[in-house]
Amino acid sequence: MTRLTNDMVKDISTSLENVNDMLVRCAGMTTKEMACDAIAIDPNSIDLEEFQVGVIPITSGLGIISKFSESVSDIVKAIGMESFVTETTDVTGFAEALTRGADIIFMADDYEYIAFNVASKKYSNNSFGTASGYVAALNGAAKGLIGKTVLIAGAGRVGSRAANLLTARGAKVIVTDVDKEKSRALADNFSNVMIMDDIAEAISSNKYILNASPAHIPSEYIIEGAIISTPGIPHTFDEAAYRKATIIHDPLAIGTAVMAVQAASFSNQDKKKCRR
Ligand code: 2YJ
Repeated sequence: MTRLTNDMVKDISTSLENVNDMLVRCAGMTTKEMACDAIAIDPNSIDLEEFQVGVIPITSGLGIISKFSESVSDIVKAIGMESFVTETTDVTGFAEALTRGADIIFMADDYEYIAFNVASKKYSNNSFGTASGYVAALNGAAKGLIGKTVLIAGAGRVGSRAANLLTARGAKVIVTDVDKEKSRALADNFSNVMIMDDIAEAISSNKYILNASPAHIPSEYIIEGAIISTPGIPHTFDEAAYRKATIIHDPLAIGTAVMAVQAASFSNQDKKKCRR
């Protein structure tokens, strides 16, 4: 699993308006609307201002990524939630978050990144948040996916979840991965997912692409007018790729916003109210 780096995270807090603008321009929806669409709820049916989020820096494994917790906190603030980063880390940080009244607790180690709803004891994880957020954005950019063919590049945790979500939105799914065992394992779980083993051929013959792989996709492979929803990091699309295709990407905000809204949706109805 790819780990975020200090460099990937350092500008997130100051570029959240750009992410929102990019989603409006490419997918016709704000970050909050994308997150609500990802979990199939009406944006007016949930009052995000009611939720206090606590983000805990976690030191285990490879340790703290500078600005990671601050970025998560700023992402959830940008969609209307209250948020703080705990002054302490790990278990002490968890106790601090509870003491300070967090309704939702975000934390990530090297393997998992979750948003835990304290009252419901349920959590949202980043693989789901990322897959469903990027599928929602692709659906918006494509003006619906019913009957359209979508290529998933990368059959890992995000790609596998995306297959389910794309199928549920009526898309026909093709999968490609350098690891052919992984594509086969994914296709075995779905009756109607096709496999393309040649990645270059797969990219150059598909207009709608969900790229959940860390692989570099050269601009020569990309077809004119393609729509590429791409959580994959490192993000290496060049200017030529951006001229040919609509490219939807950010390193953290899309997945985190979906996790926040899904975690909020786990609360009982008194935290939600219809504001229409
Ligand atoms: O608290 C911190 O600063 C660090 N422990 C954050 C670690 C962030 N974790 C990752 O980037 C991992 N790759 C897990 C992300 C899950 C993606 N599906």
